[in-house]
Amino acid sequence: MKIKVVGISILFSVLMISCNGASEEIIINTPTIQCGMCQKIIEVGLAKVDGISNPRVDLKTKKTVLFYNPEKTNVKLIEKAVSDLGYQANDLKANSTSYADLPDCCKIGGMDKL
Ligand SMILES: [Cu+2]
Repeated sequence: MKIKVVGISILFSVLMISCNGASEEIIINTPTIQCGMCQKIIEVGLAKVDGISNPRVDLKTKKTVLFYNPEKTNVKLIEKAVSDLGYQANDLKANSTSYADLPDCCKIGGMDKL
């Protein structure tokens, strides 16, 4: 009986740990972001992706910080999601179609032309 109780409590703690450990923090280099609109596009776009939570874009450092659930997504998929929004993610270049659809100010050097 005692062994059973111990077994169940171990099982519960394992479940608790896997729930709490579901989110891992990751920093993605997004060097082509230009302005506040880019920030919004990435934050709003990534928030819609399953397995990603609390994406934050830092305009000064040009980095995107987010939490992800490793059971639902991975770094490659997250990089792909950023690329599909029109931005470079680490070494992955922006999806050219999405990039072409960005507002002019969000294109590389766009802020200099204003
Ligand atoms: Cu922009």
